[in-house]
Amino acid sequence: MQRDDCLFCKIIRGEIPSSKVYEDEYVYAFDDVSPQMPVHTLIVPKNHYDNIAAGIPVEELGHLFAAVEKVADIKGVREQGFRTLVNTGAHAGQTVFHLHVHVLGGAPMNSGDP
Ligand code: DGP
Repeated sequence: MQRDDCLFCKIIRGEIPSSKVYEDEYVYAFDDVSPQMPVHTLIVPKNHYDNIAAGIPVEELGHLFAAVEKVADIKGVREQGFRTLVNTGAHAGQTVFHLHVHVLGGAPMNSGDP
């Protein structure tokens, strides 16, 4: 259930290079191309959903969020804390319409930070 014309589907398929952080049967995680924090990784479901309001089954949603802890561990931010962010639609400034969870950390954050 991927899309030919989707940027993140192409990254999952390896058609566009990415810096892989973690992968399992359900998700792929890679570093953001323009990091807003020292750690900025994106976790995406391997199946295509435009965003979190596009009917992802709860089981896949569970796998997506279960990967957050793994990524935080791999990136070394689990103990110090990190931020997870999911932009949905135009008002939130979503720019890539394949559901993704941002994992941000590596330095203290204020409420105005990403
Ligand atoms: P959002 O605003 O939540 O839709 O964030 C999309 C993120 O995707 C943004 O932080 C930049 C990142 N991004 C866009 N294009 C690419 C790309 O080709 N490779 C990687 N690694 N990240 C990308």
